[in-house]
Amino acid sequence: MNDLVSLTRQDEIAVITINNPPVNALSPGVPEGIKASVEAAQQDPAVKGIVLIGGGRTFIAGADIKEFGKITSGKGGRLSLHPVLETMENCPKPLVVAIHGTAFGGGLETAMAGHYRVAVATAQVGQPEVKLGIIPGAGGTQRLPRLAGVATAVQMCAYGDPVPAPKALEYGIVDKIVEGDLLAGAIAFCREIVAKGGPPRKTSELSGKLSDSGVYDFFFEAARSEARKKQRGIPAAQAAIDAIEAATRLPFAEGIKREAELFQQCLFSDQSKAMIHAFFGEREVAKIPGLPKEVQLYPIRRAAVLGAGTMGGGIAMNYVNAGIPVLLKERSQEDLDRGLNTIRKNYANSVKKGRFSQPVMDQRMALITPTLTYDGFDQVDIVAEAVFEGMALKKEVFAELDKVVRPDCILASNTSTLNIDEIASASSRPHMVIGHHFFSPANVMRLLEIVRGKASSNEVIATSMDLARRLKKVGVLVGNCMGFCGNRMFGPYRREAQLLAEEGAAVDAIDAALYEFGMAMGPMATGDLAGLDVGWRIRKEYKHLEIPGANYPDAEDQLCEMGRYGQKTGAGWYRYDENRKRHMDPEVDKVLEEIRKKKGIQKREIGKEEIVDRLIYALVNEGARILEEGIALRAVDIDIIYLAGYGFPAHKGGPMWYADTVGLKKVYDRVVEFHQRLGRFWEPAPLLKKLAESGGKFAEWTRTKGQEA
Ligand code: T1G
Ligand code: NAD
Repeated sequence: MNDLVSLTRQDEIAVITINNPPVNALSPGVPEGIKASVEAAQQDPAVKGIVLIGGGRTFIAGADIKEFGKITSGKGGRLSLHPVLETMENCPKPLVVAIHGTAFGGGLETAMAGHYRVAVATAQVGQPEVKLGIIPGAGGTQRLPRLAGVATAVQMCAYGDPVPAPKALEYGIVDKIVEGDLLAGAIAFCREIVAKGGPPRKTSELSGKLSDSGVYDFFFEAARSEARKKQRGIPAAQAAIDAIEAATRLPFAEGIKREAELFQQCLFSDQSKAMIHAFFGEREVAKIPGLPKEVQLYPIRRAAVLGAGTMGGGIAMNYVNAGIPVLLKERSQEDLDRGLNTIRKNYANSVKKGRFSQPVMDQRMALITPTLTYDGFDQVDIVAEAVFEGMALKKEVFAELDKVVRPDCILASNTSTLNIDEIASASSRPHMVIGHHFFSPANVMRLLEIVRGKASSNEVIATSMDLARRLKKVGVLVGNCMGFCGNRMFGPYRREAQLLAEEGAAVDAIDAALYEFGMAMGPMATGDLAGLDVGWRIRKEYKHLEIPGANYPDAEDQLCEMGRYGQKTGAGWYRYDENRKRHMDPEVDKVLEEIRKKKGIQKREIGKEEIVDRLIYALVNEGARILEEGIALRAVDIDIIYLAGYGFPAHKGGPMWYADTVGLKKVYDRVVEFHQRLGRFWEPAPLLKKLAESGGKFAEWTRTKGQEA
């Protein structure tokens, strides 16, 4: 029919195949090709039934998301799926859709316009549009409740998680799971339908799962309030519920109109633009400019982890979750047992929650070999080091590793802040040394900050990026400096939080302001979770680098002096009860009052806006420096680091995207105001100033020749 869609015949069954790699997105030409194929098959008297199938690794993964940007920026772009869906549904010959890989978004909507759906057991279906800040726009909110019922449709559209094919069969979305060859199975199924005869089954005419509208009132109210909690800041979740409610109240054609209105509202929203930025951003950060495509990867078949503490344990779990056996070394049996117990507890928790079975847990535990020696280290392909944060100790263990591992073994440090080049200087193979900076809890947080040392080879960098993908992490490559990218920006963010507390803002008010902004957790509670002592050790290590006369906060150092490290000691900024629930603690107010007296600070009322601006713009200002210095390759790399590692809200797109959305002139003016009022920490970054004055955007800024890192 066209380059993207082909029409063939297997005797009386027409086969329409989509070929638009890599994911058969409904790019321009695909819907048209399908429509023309159905019409041709319809007119061909020899054809009794039709099968629609995806070529390559998957069925349709959705509308072409690249078109959305064109639509919202008025640069053309189109999303016209209803004509093909109507042609499919109104086709008088049975049309069976065969699903493998993923039928997502417009892909599932296309499948539901078919009369029947068959799938292989490993297939997934879903309406993930809400993860892009939009709702299904091709009838998904109207056909899905007719196939799977209202509750399932709300769950799938308001949350966007994929549904495995066997579950989709239970829900009535899929009619049969095909064993063996999908196309053969689909054709056989189509032949059965043809043999049965009778009018094709139009999904839009199904009503069995749609009861009288009245019964839903309480249900939709409950669904909305739950989505308000779980999908904070994402209006698309509410819009999806509104559209499905329309399906229970309006005739199909009216429901489609209502869905289209809601879809348009979402598509032109800042939330959707930010979330689409995040979608493509996660794919862009995997591409390293200048890294030769043909660079050789080191095989990673066996690993070792040094230190089984807060991080080491989680890192070991990442490797065995990917099927890579691990040697887990500690300095004492007691430390080893404690680390293993934590791992066992985490896995038992996942089994209890039904994430995987006991046998899977046993398999993973069996891949961990606890040890107190370096025996076997000459067999591993990579060592992930996670011992205490201190340069002397890091260099000591890297010197030890240098003697026991193979020359082609990668040495990856999980240091939060220390200089990778200096750590590498303790070994005779600095080209094999790199930073693999996981985030706490390491088996949960998706980010892996990959820190290139000046000697790290392209092979080690490329292997690290590939390993991130295998460990189901988002790998982002950054340069080597204190705190690298994420923590270097987080320093000013948490500095401002402490200073605001010293100036009079209540601890829980600071957290509430950032939580309302969309952060997964406020800065004070985050500090307590990670351990206030981690930052304290680092500040002590770098005391000599402090800027004379700058107003550094004293609050957290005071709390640490008192042994208040946070959750791990039962008290930090908050006091924690036996259920780890946090409570405000007057002891902390006393500490802050003393600091105000010592610094001569007059306590004052501080509003939410100032709290948010000081913390978020502290991120942006430091991010601009990091970008200009080349520590981050692109602004999107910084955004993805904050989305995947620091709980920054996807519907704000990341700190740099958010600043672009606010407008850099406005951000710059606010930073200048803070500079005048709060001092040198707020000196505007040169790049922020430049772009604010030129009307530029971080997202469009690229480093010019000669500005390389
Ligand atoms: N449109 C355009 N490009 C897409 C795409 C899409 N829908 N899906 C993937 N790509 C690109 C991606 O950017 C990457 O490009 C390459 O394909 C491989 O993807 C009307 C409005 C299917 C699970 O949200 O979840 O339908 O980096 O690296 O890990 O109601 O891609 O190589 O240049 O992710 O194997 C709804 C989005 C759209 C699904 C495969 N659909 N895609 O994962 O490969 S809205 C989605 C995915 C919609 C309708 C509405 C995943 C995947 P590049 P990849 P993967
Ligand atoms: P931790 O104190 O929880 O664990 C460190 C472990 O290292 C301890 O169990 C200790 O017994 C062990 N150890 C010390 N010397 C050793 C040696 N010579 N051989 C083997 N084991 C040894 O610390 P952590 O929080 O897991 O931090 C570990 C590293 O990860 C540090 O570099 C830290 O900066 C970094 N990091 C921490 C976090 C976090 O949130 N905690 C996040 C990212 C990175």
